[in-house]
Amino acid sequence: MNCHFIKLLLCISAFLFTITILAQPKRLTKDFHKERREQLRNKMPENSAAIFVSNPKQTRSADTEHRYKQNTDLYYFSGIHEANVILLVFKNDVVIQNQKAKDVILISPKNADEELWHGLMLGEEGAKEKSGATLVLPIQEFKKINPLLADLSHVYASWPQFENNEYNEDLINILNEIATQNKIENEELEAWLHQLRGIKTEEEIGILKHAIKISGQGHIEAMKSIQPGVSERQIQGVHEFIHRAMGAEDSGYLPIVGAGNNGCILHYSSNDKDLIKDRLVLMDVGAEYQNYTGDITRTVPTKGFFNQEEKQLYDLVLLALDEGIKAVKKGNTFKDIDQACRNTIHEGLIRLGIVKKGENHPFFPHGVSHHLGLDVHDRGEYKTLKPGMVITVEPGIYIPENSPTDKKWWNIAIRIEDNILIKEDKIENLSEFVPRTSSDIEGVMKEKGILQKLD
Ligand SMILES: [Mn+2]
Repeated sequence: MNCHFIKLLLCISAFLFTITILAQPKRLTKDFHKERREQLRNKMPENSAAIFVSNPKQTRSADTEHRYKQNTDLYYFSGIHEANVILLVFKNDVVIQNQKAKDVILISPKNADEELWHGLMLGEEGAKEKSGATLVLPIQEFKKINPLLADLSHVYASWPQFENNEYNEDLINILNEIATQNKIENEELEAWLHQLRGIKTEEEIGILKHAIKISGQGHIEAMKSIQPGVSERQIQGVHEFIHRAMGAEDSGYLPIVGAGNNGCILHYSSNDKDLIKDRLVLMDVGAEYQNYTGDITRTVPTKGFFNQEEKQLYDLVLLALDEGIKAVKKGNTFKDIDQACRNTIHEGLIRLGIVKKGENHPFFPHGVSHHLGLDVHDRGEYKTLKPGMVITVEPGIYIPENSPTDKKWWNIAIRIEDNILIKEDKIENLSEFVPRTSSDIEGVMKEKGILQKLD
């Protein structure tokens, strides 16, 4: 063990000590999932059932897989994070094997060989424990359910359509059987799911706050580590290290770390360029914690300070963000947020002489707000803002090279994104602790980052 290595260990353990003091939120319990199913049942008409099917495992390369991501509807109503699972929510009691039930789960039975290679399976008992459903059957016993479905007036279903993936054959046969024997309805179910999942419960808000806290901490450490010569990939690594070190299981979506012109590519994710001459770095990165994800964007100067043009545009985007956030309140609409951001940016671009009055421009090409939760673009209604919603506000300005404006503005891409919880009479900006003014960003960038500590 050399001196360098000890130094590194000390540095990492000191760091871990500071982050482990963050209190962990409560996990979702079976009562949560049970209650969510009751809420769905309340919306369903008599004599109906809603069916949810797990996502398949997805091949990454040869016989290795991507990290498993559950169908978020199935997870929401069951807490089960395993492939080859079907959940049936019945409006009225059904009787199967002399047992009365309202919810039935079909799951692969435990299998020693499968567990040896891929880890523990829930099995029937585990699934009961997770979901609070009283009736759990091996997936092969689907034939007991099928006649029940045939008698219903409505069968609602929403299942993933992934081809060439590792669905097991039993499951495919069952889905085919359901689809041929019943008239599957989808539209109303989709609407109910948006209504339910768009309003977060206290438990969900606790977990989301934690996911956002971790995401924000990733941004702060990344800001400290950014300097000319580091690469986009290294910055991504800093975010991901913080995510995992703080207990997140993954990123909620492919991290975007785009330097200079790369920031203009809205879903840039190759993150393979060195930061040398680029002036700004746009980071849109969020941690996934207990299946809920944060979604924060910050844009910072490579050298640690903004030049005049960058600062002018940065301040404009921040103003648009603040105007957008002011429009976030119970009773307003998503359109109000969009308008507030768009008007501010439009007026600002005219003021700076980047566009002429009355001229259309391509510099703000995307929407400003989406629901945040189990999916980064979560289910939810896009009409009136209601208490319990957690949404993003994320205006941006992107001026790629060769744009029809003065050259001094080229290669500037700025987006700032915060995560907002709507309450009865106020809002809470859950990502406000991540430096967002140009001077706060310049301040935190003076600190030594974890990348430099590794030197
Ligand atoms: Mn977003």
